[in-house]
Amino acid sequence: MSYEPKPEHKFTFGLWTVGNIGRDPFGEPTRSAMSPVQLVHLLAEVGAWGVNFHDNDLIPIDATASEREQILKDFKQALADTGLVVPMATTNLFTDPAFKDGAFTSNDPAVRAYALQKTMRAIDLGVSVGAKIYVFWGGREGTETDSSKSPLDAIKRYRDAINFLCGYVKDQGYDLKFAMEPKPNEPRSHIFLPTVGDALSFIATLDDPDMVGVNPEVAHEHMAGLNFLHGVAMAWTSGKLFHIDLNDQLFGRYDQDFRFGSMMPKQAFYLVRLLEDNGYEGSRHFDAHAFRSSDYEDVKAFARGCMRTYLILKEKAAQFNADEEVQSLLAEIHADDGSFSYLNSGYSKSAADQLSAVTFDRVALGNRSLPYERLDQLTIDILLGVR
Ligand code: GLT
Ligand code: MN
Ligand code: MN
Repeated sequence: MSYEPKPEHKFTFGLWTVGNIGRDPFGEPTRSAMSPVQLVHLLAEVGAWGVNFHDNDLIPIDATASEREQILKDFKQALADTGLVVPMATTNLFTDPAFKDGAFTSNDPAVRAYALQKTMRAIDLGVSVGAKIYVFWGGREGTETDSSKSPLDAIKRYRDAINFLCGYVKDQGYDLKFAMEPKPNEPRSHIFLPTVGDALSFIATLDDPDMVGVNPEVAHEHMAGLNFLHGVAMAWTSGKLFHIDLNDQLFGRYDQDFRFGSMMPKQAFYLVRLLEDNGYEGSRHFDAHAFRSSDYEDVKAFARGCMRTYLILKEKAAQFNADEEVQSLLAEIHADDGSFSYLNSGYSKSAADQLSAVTFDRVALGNRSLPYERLDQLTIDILLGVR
């Protein structure tokens, strides 16, 4: 099989991902900045389908009206020349010092108002180039000291802001949905909406919950020591998996944003299998960046690697699903003789009566053999390519 990316795979990257210049808290950039137009061409060269951006990845925060117009014109030309699409856009509400204590959750009402206005403008910008998903990553929405801000106030402000912006989108008649992106910490010590579960419960409290879903990121759940697959499954089963940020991350580390599947390929395999087996139709967005030691040739290798690994794992998932030994083990594990099918349609008085009358052989239940070691080794054999 060829692992060449195709448009139907919906592989996307942010301008900020391949455009990452290798700055970190301890060191200066290791790569010179590329323009958005150059980055669009780089992404086209490696075979990506789409490009996403923050308002200020494209248009500097202090650009004049005429600079803005020229940049936008050049960017649209680059999209037309390459055929790249813009499925998602977002707002930078974290770089500028104005947002040092948060944007929507800042204690300062003027900062909160500025954040709303900046987001309205960034929504207009995203929609003007075709974005259908709008991401909210609240990197600065948090605290270092909980003396400074009541989390109850902050969550209310967050809710008010998202409600306001949903109203704006509807009023403008835009075909746009929101996706909340959780993260537990970094850059703040404590970020509001730290996990997928928090974001899902927040969404349920909004005025129009149908407009809002989640954008889970591998690295962010791993930072919290959580099972990303389970978080994604929760979002999926709630009808809320509007977008996904793919990368890799070891547990218990700073935000690493590694190439997809490069650190925990087995977890990445389960994730790809879940997405592919269940017909996930959104973007496969790589929110990752190349090592600080890379030059732009190596950045291309990084981007190609993200997509290649995804496609290899997709093939492995198909192999797993078709493997007779795996399937016969799974059939054995999931065996069901139908004795309890009367419980499948939920509670009824008769089901409860029938259940009450059953005598269970508890010891036999506990003695049942579960060949999960065999199954797991078959999975490893498939992943390591010896099957
Ligand atoms: C930032 C963050 C990402 C978010 C981006 C969207 S910006 O790089 O680390 O996880 O998805 O705002
Ligand atoms: Mn990240
Ligand atoms: Mn992300």
